[in-house]
Amino acid sequence: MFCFQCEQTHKGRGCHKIGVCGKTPRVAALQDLVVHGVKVMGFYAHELHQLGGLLLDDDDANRLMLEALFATLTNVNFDEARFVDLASRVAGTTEKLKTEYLARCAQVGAVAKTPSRGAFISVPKETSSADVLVELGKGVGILQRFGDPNSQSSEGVREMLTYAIKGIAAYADHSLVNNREDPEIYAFLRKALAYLATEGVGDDLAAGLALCLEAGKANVAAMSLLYDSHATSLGVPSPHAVPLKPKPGKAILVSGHDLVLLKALLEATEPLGINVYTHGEMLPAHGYPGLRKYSNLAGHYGGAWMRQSVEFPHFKGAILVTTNCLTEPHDTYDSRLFTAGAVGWPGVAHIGNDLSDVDFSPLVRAAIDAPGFDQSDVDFGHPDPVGQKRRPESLTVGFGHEALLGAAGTIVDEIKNGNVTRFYVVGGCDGFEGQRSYYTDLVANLEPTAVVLTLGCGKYRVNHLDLGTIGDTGIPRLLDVGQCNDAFSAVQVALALAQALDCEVKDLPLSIVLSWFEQKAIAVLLSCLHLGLKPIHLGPALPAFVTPEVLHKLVTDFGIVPIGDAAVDAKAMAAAP
Ligand code: FS2
Ligand code: SF4
Repeated sequence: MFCFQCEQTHKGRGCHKIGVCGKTPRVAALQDLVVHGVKVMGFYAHELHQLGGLLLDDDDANRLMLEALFATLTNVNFDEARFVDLASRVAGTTEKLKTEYLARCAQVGAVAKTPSRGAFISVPKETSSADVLVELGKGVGILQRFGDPNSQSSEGVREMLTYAIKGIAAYADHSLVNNREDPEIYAFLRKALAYLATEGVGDDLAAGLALCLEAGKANVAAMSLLYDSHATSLGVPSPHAVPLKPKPGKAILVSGHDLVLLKALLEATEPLGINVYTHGEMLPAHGYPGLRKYSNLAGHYGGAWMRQSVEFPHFKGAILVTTNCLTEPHDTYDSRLFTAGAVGWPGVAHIGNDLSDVDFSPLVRAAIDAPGFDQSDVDFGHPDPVGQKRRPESLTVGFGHEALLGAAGTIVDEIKNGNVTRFYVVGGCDGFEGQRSYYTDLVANLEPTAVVLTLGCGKYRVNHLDLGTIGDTGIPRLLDVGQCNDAFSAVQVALALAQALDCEVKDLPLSIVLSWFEQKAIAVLLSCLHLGLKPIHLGPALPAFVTPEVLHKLVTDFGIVPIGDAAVDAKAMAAAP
């Protein structure tokens, strides 16, 4: 196996024996097969659209494209059987699209194109074919693509595009569960996949970079769609202090990003008197009036995704992981752990793929069978999250752009009277690496007139810090904007500030400090590049898939700066124009 799509990749170069995430070589090969297959599928779908072909199964093909890309994201699905099924469905749909495309070419007299990098791989029908598929997957892995050292520069940019479209697909899939889709996003994904399935002509590096910037634009559309889908169905987020202590009663913990599934669970369990707590990227759920209205949304437990192995054992109820990030479950809690949607682990009970087929009953039974919390549980009893020197009583969330723009006049006044000198967006992903303490140290070292917007699970590096309030406005200097996809909200704040201050976004007193881990962060990074935001301070390490030539471009043309010493960087950022 070989995989280097995430930040924690082995020795910063690539996982080759087993994934640091726990991905086995067999699952890695199956994922490579699915990624290869979806590129070919996207090629035929794209070319068919170019010829104005009517796709009878367009919706199915588009949704399968999202499902396949999302499933191969880091820490989503480790279940071999699910990838065997996915590879077969991708191959089946590709076969249909290819037939339709060839017929359309004949109809309009066009010369049929071929996916020169992506031979169609037919998948045996028998369920016993997992071994065969694994062998097929070994032939279409990353090393096969990186085989020619002369093609390395454009290969790096092709990998970056591949990971960005995985991130976009994940966000688009989060909207899909809420019945929201955008044909433009599908069109871009098909175009990118067609490019990835075909040999480049001319300057492939330039073509790849141009598509990466387009990916950034498509990701803004995906995050915008998701924001809108949440705001429409769950209400506009507003500030809310989230309790961090258990309430007596049976309990369910929900992790991941799927707010729609959380709503369905709250609705199903409210009459049963089961308390529901959020974990990791679910913390922003408390900002939504349409979720807060459930009396059983009881509070929040724990820190970011990578702390689940130390936090889940202490949770005295059942646990549901939606989307990502899932890590290898321990036997102390695997019997009361459940997955839903794209996420999966072999042997862990999967309760459904979306609202149409989800069955909460096993989860509810496990919650009832577990001890739950009682009056004597004054806290959850787990160790403090990484880097936290104080344990706050509550965490305030819900500072999306609509809440902040409601206070825009006040904030602009505070800028003018010198109480606010600079904005910082500090967020993204969290992870195991010790270097991620940089983000805590940086924020702790910022000038007292700084305002920090944080988002994504990277917020757990900073959200325990008390930065006080802006003057006597009561507005905190540290604002939790939401999940990683709410980078969209941070961008809206920047755009509105630029308008209010009558300047370009690039001229705002704004520093962007991203922590990346998985592929959604790559999509967000490309969105920043598309919007012309720079410099972007990126860490804790630069992506392994970025080849030296691509890195040179990113640094010189796009202003990406690797993070350094927190105190030195804080001083430099404060002094920046
Ligand atoms: Fe955090 Fe993991 Fe949000 Fe990422 S919970 S690193 O996939 O999507 O951020
Ligand atoms: Fe390694 Fe990350 Fe790939 Fe997992 S997803 S195998 S940790 S590079």
